[in-house]
Amino acid sequence: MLKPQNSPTRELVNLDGLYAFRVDHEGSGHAEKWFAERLSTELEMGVPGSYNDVFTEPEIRDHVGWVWYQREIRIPRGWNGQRVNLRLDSATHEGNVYVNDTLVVSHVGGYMPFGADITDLVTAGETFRLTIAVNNTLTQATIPPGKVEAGANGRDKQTYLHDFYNYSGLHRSLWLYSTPETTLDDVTIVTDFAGTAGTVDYTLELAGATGTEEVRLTVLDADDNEVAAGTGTSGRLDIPNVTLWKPGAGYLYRLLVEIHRAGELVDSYTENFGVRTVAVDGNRFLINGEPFKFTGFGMHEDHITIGKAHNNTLMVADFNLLAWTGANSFRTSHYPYAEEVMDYADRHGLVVINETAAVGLNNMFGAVFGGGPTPTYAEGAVDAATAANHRQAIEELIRRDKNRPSVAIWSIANEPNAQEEGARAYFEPLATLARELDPTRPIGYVNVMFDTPDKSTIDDLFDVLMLNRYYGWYLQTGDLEAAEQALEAELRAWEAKHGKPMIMTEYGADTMAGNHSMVSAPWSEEYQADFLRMYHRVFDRVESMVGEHVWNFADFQTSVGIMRVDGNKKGVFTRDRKPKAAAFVLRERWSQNAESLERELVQSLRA
Ligand code: GCB
Repeated sequence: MLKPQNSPTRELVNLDGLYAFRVDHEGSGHAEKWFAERLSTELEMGVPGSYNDVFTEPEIRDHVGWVWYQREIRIPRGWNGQRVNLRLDSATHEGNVYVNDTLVVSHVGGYMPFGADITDLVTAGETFRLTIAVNNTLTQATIPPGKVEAGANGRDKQTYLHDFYNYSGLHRSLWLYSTPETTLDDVTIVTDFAGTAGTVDYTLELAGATGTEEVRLTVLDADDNEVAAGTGTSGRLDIPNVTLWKPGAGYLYRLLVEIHRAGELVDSYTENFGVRTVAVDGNRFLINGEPFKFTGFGMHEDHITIGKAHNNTLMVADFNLLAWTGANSFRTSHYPYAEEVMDYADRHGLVVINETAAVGLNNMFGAVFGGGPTPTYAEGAVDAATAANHRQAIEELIRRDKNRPSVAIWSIANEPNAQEEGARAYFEPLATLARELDPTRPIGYVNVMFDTPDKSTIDDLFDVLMLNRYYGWYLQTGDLEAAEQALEAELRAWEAKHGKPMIMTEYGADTMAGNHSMVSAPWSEEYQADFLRMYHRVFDRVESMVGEHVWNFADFQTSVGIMRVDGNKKGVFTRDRKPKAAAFVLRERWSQNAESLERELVQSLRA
């Protein structure tokens, strides 16, 4: 689904703000038709926002099941004769949307946009009652998976095999927008270049077309100059003297699509894109044919009070910290991020490893967290129902982000079990699906520390090897000499087995900001700094290493447990974004990189 926008033929109204809010403690809201009347509640909740840290009651914070949002919305008077649409940028993890008494759309999957055409249910100039029920339950079938058990306090208890807290609610913006009867429904853009000549292959999908339309395309550069033009719903456009999209210099063109009928403009939509290529060549990762090394972080959408809500100001602040460290890239661990984040990465030349929400498909973690390992790939565990939702997660992510120049790799899962029987049968069709949907980008999955080269059975299905390793933290705790040897030995074994580019997608140590130690003891700022330096020494010795993403950019909230003190403390910044000593280690190492990127930017501006 195209991101809604204002254009000469479309109007967009933002629906963020305060909503009446009710927690469905008994799970009776649907049967009692709460959508059919004004919500009986005194509570209010802001959108976007996770509701969990906003209220004082534990029954709300840790509620498992449905919550309800409601608000009156007025349709602009001038929208007569237009299609009227609703769009939710996400509802975590399941949403039912009602317009007055009618269910207009249901969607499962907490990090993807969805919406409905509500034209037949509303009238221009009048109001309607918008009610949204949101469910945060994770089951073995959902992506990510989880389990609900009866709690001793009589309430349901949610558990899951990932550590970040299950923040819930409407985390991203809501929109009302108009579209014409005949409209652009989708656009796919694939770019290439040879020397100074850029090419743009495009395919359009129209909705409500009569067959008499004429489609005109115009490519505009960053200064609004027309640099290419064409007609038709598919074809190739040539950009002479092309400016490439590069890491650190996110040059964007715009493809203006105009649908005309009988001499009249019926729809107009603009899609941003960049001209660049990504490829794997032997053990190198290439952007525009040049070797690229990833520096940056695994991140989380996580902030104090608002939880997983998107906030533009906090986003810009985070990106400024990223730039300060010299990071050129990040991974959307462990779910797709808000579209505003991706837009920013496109504009500013950040390289993104774009991940689905398939985290925790691994019952080995049961062995770590107590309870003993149970099979991962089994009926009632990761099974056909999980696979169906996983397929949907891949399809929706690629559909949403396919035209983004920042996206360099699709990561289809984080730390799934890759050694058990069943792993290959589960992942082979998913890898094939990702390739079919996007033949232009390398694909990968993120490998867990249990699945060493001798055990893992799925790596050859992917183009890059992404590894999360914790030598010196979960293993050889506090012994960085032993950790250094173990890390290097494993990376060399991978290099021998795999031969493809390798990215360390996680390495990090929990660190209490302000805790210091002469002897570099675990949990101290000194240890985190030494830990990172040790990894960097090893990376610099192993040729196939093409990337380093520290875990994590910032401390983040988790579920409770003996492994975490008010959250995961592996942040290089605290949760309120103050630097730990490690931040300076990274800045020192990566600023070389930052300086060379700056030089490149200055050169490209001069050219
Ligand atoms: C991992 C996970 C990440 C955790 C991290 C940790 O391997 O991918 O989600 O937060 O380890 O800190 O344990």
